[in-house]
Amino acid sequence: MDRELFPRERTEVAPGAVHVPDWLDAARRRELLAACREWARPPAGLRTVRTPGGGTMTARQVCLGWHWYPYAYARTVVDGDGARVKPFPGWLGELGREAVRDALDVAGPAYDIALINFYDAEARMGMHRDSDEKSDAPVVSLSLGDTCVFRFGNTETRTRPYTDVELRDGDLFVFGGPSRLAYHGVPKVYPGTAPPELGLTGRLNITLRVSGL
Ligand SMILES: O=C(O)CCC(=O)C(=O)O
Repeated sequence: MDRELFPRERTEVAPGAVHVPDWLDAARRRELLAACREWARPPAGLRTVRTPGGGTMTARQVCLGWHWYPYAYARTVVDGDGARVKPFPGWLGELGREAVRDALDVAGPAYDIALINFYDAEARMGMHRDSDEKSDAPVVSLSLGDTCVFRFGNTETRTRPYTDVELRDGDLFVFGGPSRLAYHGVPKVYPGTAPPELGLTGRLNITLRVSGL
């Protein structure tokens, strides 16, 4: 980015966990945002996720391919309108494989799950592990809109040691190998930091996973 004093660089945050700034070009950001807007529509659209303890997640979510709910997968929105989950598009799988090749320099797997998380100014995501899949394939995470703090921790505890990474519009983060089951979360979103030309208020995260189901 020409406004940066120091260009942001590809960084290996932990073994197998790589941040690639500005990975999506402007056209892909616009396409992805338009697709997210379609996916968010009912049936099986954007929903508030309720946790078994009676709480709610502040980031709202829509799934493709397999529907994630705490803490399993289904083909229908079992904790919502009951509709069949929207299909996982081939082009999104190709984008995921490309992301893995670029970030980790290995062949990417066949992705079959997307979780799209929408964060408004107050939304957060607590430290958790992506452990409901029966596959150790790397997780691909794409960011659109507002900048956030992405906290990437260790595989043992929700607490330190962790690294805080700023994820901005267009950034890619991939975590696999020894980091596949690391705790991670989003403690903060910076409202109003999305590039105005994108036309998004808030932050979208598109997470791709392999179900192994
Ligand atoms: O929004 C993010 O960057 C993280 C999302 C996430 O951790 C998840 O969907 O499991």
